[in-house]
Amino acid sequence: MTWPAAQQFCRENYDDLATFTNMDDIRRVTRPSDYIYAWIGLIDDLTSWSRVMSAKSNSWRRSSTDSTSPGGFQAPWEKGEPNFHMAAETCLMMRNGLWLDANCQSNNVNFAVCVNGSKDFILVQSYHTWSGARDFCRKRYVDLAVIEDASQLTRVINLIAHHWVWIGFYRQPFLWSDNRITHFTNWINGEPDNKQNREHCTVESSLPEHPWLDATCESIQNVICQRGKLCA
Ligand SMILES: [Ca+2]
Ligand SMILES: [Ca+2]
Repeated sequence: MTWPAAQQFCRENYDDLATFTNMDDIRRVTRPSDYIYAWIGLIDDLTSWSRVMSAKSNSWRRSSTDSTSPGGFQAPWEKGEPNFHMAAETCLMMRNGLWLDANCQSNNVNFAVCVNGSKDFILVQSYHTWSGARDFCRKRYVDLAVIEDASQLTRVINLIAHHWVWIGFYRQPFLWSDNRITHFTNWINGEPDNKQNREHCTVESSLPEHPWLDATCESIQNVICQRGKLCA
């Protein structure tokens, strides 16, 4: 069945899709000998972060508070963005007045917009990663800028001209079926890779220690449900 069908099946017949918080959880599941992949509860749900600011724990967070801002302002997004390309893009940047997600370690984004205590925006040159730019803004001003309405967007667009800039939003990808962020992962080397920007659900494999892969949520897989809630 698909991932959404698996979630519904587990909720109707047990409690939810399987959640794992450590290797002991993974080792204690009794599995059939004849499967290759099976859905587990981990999902990077597009409806919580793709062109939306939601309360879900994998949606966009403000650098200044680490909190999500449900229904918050959004600039126009670049075509096809945000796309969590190669499962590596979890920071927001601006280019030509549009937002897009980019790899937080990217060295191609050489500028950032900081904000000071008077809510003025300041363009700074920073040959740094997103967190490097954030640290610089915190040291010299207050934080990376978050843009909260159309007039702030206009001010930032006028400020940055043609530069590529970091702004103060990031997110933590993936959450469990019950909306909790995962602090434990068991990915296969090279996974997750969000192949073709289409893989947002997670299977475990039948390899030793059952490492995980991201896969298209509509693909047909076996499923592992759980009975009872695990404590975070
Ligand atoms: Ca992107
Ligand atoms: Ca994959």
